[in-house]
Amino acid sequence: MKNLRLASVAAVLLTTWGLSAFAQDSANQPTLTASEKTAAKKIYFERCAGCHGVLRKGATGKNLEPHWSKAMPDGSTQEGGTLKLGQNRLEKIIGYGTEGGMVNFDDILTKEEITLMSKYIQTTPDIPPEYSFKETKDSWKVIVAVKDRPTKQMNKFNLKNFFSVTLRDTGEVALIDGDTKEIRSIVKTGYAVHISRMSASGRYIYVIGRDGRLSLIDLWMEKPAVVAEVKIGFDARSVDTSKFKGYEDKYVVAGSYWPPQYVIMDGDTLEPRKVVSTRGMTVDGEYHPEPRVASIVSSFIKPEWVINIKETGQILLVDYSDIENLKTTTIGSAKFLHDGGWDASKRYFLVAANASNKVAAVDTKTGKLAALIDVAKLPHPGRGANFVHPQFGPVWATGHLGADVVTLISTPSDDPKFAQYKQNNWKVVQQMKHVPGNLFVKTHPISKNFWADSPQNPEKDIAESVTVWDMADLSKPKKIINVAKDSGLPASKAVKRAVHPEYSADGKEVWISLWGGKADQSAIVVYDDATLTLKKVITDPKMITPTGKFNVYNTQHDIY
Ligand code: DHE
Repeated sequence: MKNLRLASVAAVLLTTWGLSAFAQDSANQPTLTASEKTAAKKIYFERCAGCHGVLRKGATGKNLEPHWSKAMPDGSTQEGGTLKLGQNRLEKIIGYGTEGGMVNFDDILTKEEITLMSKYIQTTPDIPPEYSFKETKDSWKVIVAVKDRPTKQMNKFNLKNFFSVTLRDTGEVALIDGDTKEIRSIVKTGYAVHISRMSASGRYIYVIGRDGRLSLIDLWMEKPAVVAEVKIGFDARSVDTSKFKGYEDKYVVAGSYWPPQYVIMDGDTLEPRKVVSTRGMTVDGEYHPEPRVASIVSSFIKPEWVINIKETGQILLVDYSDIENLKTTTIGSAKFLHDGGWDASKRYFLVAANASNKVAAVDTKTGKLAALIDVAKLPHPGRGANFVHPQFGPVWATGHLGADVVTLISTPSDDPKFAQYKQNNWKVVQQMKHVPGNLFVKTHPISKNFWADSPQNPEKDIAESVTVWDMADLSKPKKIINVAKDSGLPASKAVKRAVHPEYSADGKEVWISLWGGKADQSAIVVYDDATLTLKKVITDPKMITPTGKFNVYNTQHDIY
């Protein structure tokens, strides 16, 4: 009798709170054994969370909750969810991908894993644990104390032209001498290591892994090596340093996806100094429990970092001149902020709000939003590319994951010789015809060429090639280069995605990674920028899944 009464009270509460659908969803969810759940959680974290979020609320990728409902501007409610899509449809989407930009996983996951993941995403996501400041501090390790480090450069390398190369699936970074093309060291870093950034002096490299491990490499040592480490969260993508005059090498800031927060540390030891949560309201005025830290960049004109919060669409200008009394300017832009870079003057930061199909430009001098520009589907600039267009003056370029164009946006300049282009500022002045699946574009101040990759394109030949335009005539591509063929590596079933063009310090060479299978020896292919001819193939049994490459000088000075 008592149980019956409790059950009816619960039913009334569920209905009153609109939770009856939730109760129904829970009943319809597939059941997984404990070991299946552990395996699925691991795959989800490694392969899916980056785009869909650990709470599965969606960002670059779609919402993957079993059931969701959304209030529409016309007052109606839209409903959806993985339960509605069902097992068969989910298996097809995961296996074959979608036109919307989801890649196919049939060459990454087994058939059984695809079945498992389709079940798993129909169950309610678990909320992962938080990660406190104490835990961050406990994880901190100084491997070589500052007093035991060299006081001058102890090697004879031309460090300016060193490249820090992500070896994604081995959790390592290869330090390659750009002059001799020799691998000088391979250092252990975090899991599925993501990006490298430089200290203002050019001495230290900071490497962030997807597991939140931040590694500090000292280039002055006879053999450059990791001198300190700290874990800033469970899942991370971004890092930058204090580059304003007077703060060189003083601080570093790293952004975490989970928990959603950023951590400020001392630049030479990585000692954690402050953690700041990014949870809060989206630009639409709704609370978001997982606003992940996307790109971070250091201003050269103020002691500030631009910290872009993905899910909320808030751009933070964090003043690091007094970290005990941190002042932050919050600028609303558009949801799903991701990657971006400076304009040529380094006053404006342009960041892609990728799933909103917009680019936001922040004026770091006035601390205000300068423009919100509509662009084609899923902009993905990397850092973008700046050059002077023959008809439209200074432009910043972004490629697109989801559209077959490269977009050129006119950017302001104080130089009187560009005054005639002012009326174009913040407008899309040209869309150059490319292919979908582009991730990175690149040029260099002394170059006449513009490079774009297409590693996420479903066609093998296209994914293995890059496209080059002559900036004097952007009406059509000048050359399509099949990098995989040029590498001379044996043909394989696994696609060798040609990814991330990066210039040498003198702007005369372009380095392209071949992102192959996770057990395959791969390569970096170096081209002469003036003649577009092959210069060198850098390969080694340890060269596994090279992706991002960060030239010391270009990264130190944000040249792109
Ligand atoms: Fe990246 C930059 C996030 C997948 C290679 N990537 C960035 C930045 C973010 C980001 C937020 C900007 C950092 C900054 O400037 O401070 N990347 C994510 C993801 O969330 C995503 C989509 C999915 C995931 O699970 O991680 C993702 N990224 C990838 C890849 O699969 C790439 C192609 C290969 C790899 O190594 O993992 C990749 N991302 C890069 C590179 C940069 C980057 C090379 C830096 C570009 C630069 O020139 O500075």
